[in-house]
Parts: sequence; structure tokens; C-alpha cells
Amino acid sequence: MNMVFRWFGEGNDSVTLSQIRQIPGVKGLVWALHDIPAGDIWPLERIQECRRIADKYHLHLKVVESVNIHESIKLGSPDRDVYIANYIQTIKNLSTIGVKVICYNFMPVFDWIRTDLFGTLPDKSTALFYEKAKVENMDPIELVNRIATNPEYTMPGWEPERLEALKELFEAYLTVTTEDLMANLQYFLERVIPVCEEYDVKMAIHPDDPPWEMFGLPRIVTTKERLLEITSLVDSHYNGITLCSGALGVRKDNNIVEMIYELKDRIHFAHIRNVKLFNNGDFIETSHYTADGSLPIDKIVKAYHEIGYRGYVRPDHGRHIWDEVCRPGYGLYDRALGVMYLSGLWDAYQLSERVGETDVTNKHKLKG
Ligand code: DNO
Ligand code: MN
Repeated sequence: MNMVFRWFGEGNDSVTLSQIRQIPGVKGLVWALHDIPAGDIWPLERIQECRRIADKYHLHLKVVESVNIHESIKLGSPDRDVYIANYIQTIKNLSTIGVKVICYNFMPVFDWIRTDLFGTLPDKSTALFYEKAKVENMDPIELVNRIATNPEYTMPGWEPERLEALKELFEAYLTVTTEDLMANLQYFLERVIPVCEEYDVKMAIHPDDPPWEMFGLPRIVTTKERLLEITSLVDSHYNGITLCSGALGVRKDNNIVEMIYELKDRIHFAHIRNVKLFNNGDFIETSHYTADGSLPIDKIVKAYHEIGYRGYVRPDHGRHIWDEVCRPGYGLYDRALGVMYLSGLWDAYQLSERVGETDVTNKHKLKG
């Protein structure tokens, strides 16, 4: 398993690189220049500086999450070409330090959405929580106040500049249909993917979280059918996906195991996490352990093993446990437990493939 771990950068994360380096099996960071506004070019010097920092800890930087897409690209506005050109320059700059996968999303206005960053689980740990009834009656501005201004860190996807023009953005999206959004994604991919092929950097779209329309805004990365459609917009290996089990798995009609088998060649990055679904439509994130949530994490890892998955994997969000003070969803402890659970499952599947061999080895040992 190519295990990687998300890190938000020096001064922007409670977790340190020396801690990450001590998690067994973690070889690389999932990183980003979080202070660069969507649409701007990521400067080469800043990228190289990250390289130097990570080098000290022998961690690679092959996976970026995310290079965010400017709203003009999603809206299909006349100025989108400027932002696409900038995106292309960023891809080229990132390739110089060996970046291989760029995770991005195509959600209008908002990134992931929850109603409470510290929902309580039965064991008294806390985790990101989504209360359906609350969202249905909520003004998006209230949501911004809950998520964007709550913790001491800027939440990924809730950067202030993204939210400044909220009212105008909502108006701009009034006439954008799901078909328009899909066409705008295609326009973007048609320009970017040839560059990705040339520079050997794979694009990996992240599903919408949650995967349904919210506040009247269209959302297109929601189901297996949509993912298949997206991967065929530009038929290239470089037009791939980030298969996020937790984001997609909150829809009961999404079968993650089936998606792994059908989308296999195009999965370049796997986010694996569990989530507990309630009958009223609410959900809360849980530990990665299969028995703790509603998703078959054991079968999901088995499916990756069976397709011979060689892409990158990260534990996704974690709970807040053992009194850790951290970014919501991104503490050290529960994600490190997640790494060990996922790697343990993987090793067990690996071993079960070689049962015969193991027996022989044991016999030799006994004889010897
Ligand atoms: C939140 C993350 C998202 C994700 C982006 C990918 O913790 O799952 O912000 O990184 O949607 O582009
Ligand atoms: Mn994810």
C-alpha cells in the first residue's frame, strides 16, 4: 500500500513531520499551498521550499490535495481561460519536484459540508457530524459561520477569499444546470489533460461531500454513473479520480466495492474512512474500524487488494480522541490508528494469497 498522510504545512497543523514519520508505513505527505487563492499560480520557489522541508524527514510529496479550481472555470465564465492557463502552469511547476497526482474537486461555492465539527460519539470522542434537518433549514451564511469561523485554523475548502463573494456567487450559479457544470468540467479537462500526459501528473477528482445537491447548487461527482461519465469526458488514464469512501458512502445507493472494481484503472488516490449513517439521513464520521460504522472498510480494502491497486492511499478524516487539540477531522491519533488498520487488513489479504507458501515455510522450519 502506498500510504500517505495529509499535512497542512508548518504553522498550519498541530501534527509535526517527525510524528508523521513515525507512523509505520507512511512514506509521503498529501500537501498543498493552502494560502494561495484558487486561480493563482503556485510559485516554483514555494514548491521547492516544501520539497526541502519534506526531504529532511524523508517524506515524498507526490500527492497534492488540492489545487482548487477557480469559480470562473466551474461557472464557464468568459475569463476562465486565464485561470486554466494558470492551472496548467501550476501543474508544470509541481511536476518539477516529482508530483504525480493532483486531487481536486468541482463543487460550486462550497467544498465539504457538515453541521457540527464536534459531534459526540457513544465513546465520548468527537467527529464531524451532518444533521440533515438542520441543513435543510439553514441559510448558507449560517453554515459559513459554523464552519469557516469556528476553529483556529482555516478549514480546507473554506478559505476566506472563496467566501467573500458568496451572494454574487449564488446569483451566478442560478442559471447553471448539472449539464452545464459537466460541460464546464469537460472544457477544463480537455485543456489540462494533454499537459498532464506530457508532464506525467494525474488528475484525480474528489467526490462531492455529501454527494447530493445543496442549497440549490448543482453537484455532479455523486454516483458511480457520474464518475464513469467524468472519466470518459476525456478518455485518458490521466483523467482519474480520488475514490473517497466516506464522501460517496453516505448515499445508500452507492456501493463503494462495486465502484472500485468498475473504476479501477482510473483510481489514482484512495481516501478510506468510515461513517455511521442514521435512518433520518444524519451521519457522523467514525473510526476506520469496520464495526464502528456503516461502510465495509474490510471489503473495500479487499477490493483494492484484488484489483492490484498501486495508487496512493490515505486514511481520511479521523475522530478527535485522547484529548487531542487539532484541526477538526485531522488529528494525529485517530488517523494513525486508521493507517494501522488499513495496513493490517492489506497485509492479511496479502498473506491469504500465499497460504500455500507459508505452510511450506513452516514445515521447513519445523524440520530444520
Ligand atoms: C476535507 C476534504 C476536502 C477535500 C477536497 C478535495 O477534509 O475531504 O476538502 O480535500 O474536497 O478537493
Ligand atoms: Mn475524502
